[in-house]
Amino acid sequence: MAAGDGPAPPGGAGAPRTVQPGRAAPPHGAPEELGADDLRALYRYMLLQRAAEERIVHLYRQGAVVGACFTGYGHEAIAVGAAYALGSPDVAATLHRDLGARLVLGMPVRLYFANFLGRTGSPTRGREGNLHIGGLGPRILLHTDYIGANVAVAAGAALAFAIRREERVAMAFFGEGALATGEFHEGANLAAVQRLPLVLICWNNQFALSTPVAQEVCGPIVERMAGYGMPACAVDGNDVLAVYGAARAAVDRARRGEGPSFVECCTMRIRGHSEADDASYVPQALLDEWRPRDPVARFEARLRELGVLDAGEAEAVRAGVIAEVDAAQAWAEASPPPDPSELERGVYCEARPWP
Ligand SMILES: Cc1ncc(C[n+]2csc(CCOP(=O)(O)OP(=O)(O)O)c2C)c(N)n1
Ligand SMILES: [Mg+2]
Repeated sequence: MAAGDGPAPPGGAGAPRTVQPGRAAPPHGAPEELGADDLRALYRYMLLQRAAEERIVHLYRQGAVVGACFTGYGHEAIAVGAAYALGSPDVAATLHRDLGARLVLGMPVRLYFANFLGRTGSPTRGREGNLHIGGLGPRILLHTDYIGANVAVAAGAALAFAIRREERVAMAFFGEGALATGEFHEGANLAAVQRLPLVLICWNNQFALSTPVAQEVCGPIVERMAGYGMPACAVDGNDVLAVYGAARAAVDRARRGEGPSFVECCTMRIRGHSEADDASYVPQALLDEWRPRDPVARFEARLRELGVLDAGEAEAVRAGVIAEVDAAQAWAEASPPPDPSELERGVYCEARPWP
């Protein structure tokens, strides 16, 4: 299926649309600033997220993962497409579906494995079982797990950029569940009244744990953003080029000093909230409707159509990604688990550097 040719995503916002003050609808073809190398890079990052998460699910089922297991399965186009729109000085506040964004922003995939496997090679030195980590490099803000709060954190980063007159942009990723929180309101409102360089990337996957979107927010999501005084658009969140196009327009606008924007990326959570959740509360018809729109397979088909990737090249990318995942897993497994004597270290500020 060609990108953009799928049925309109139902999402909270209905069909993709743009709400005033109006951005052009995202292009269905490749945005002109993306060359063939960019398109192949987008594909590779999406595939790397998919392959790393599939491997972690496998390890989780074997009992090797020390904590809960969340994936961004089906959200790869959003994580990768939006992060790819950022420039080198920019930062992002990412969450539990956004491994692909972290990879785009420079996180080595071995740290992902080390953290899930509870090894000292991870930024938490094996003290945390999945993705609630910081220390992933200068462009990735600490994972702020309290839903909605990372919008306020990213707004704070954008405020700092504005005060220092730096041409930098902060991006916040969050699910539609965040729209029901006070922190989302505070962050979005502050960014709007101060015209801060903030980009809000909302993945609307139609459920917040077991709560369907209709019980989280009333009415089309993008229309409520007009009340904040910021432009908003809804795009097909399973189309990486549509996500990139909308995010890039929002990033450019923020960098020009024109303030924040909101992008609703309409998708569907195909798996459970975590791997411990069988999602039996999700209507089968919804899953049947969304499964064929897999963002990774769609983008591969699109690249084949564009003549950017042939069958052999696609196979080579897949093999390279699997090799990278193998190496990352092996690196993490060679890293020791934490020594119990370190239990009380790193809790308070310490004069002695640690590790
Ligand atoms: C304030 C708060 N309440 C509850 C949780 C537990 N929790 C983590 S993710 C999640 C669902 C969030 O839904 P949504 O924002 O739509 O993201 P999704 O998981 O659907 O991707 C919940 C309830 C939390 N982290 N923070
Ligand atoms: Mg959700």
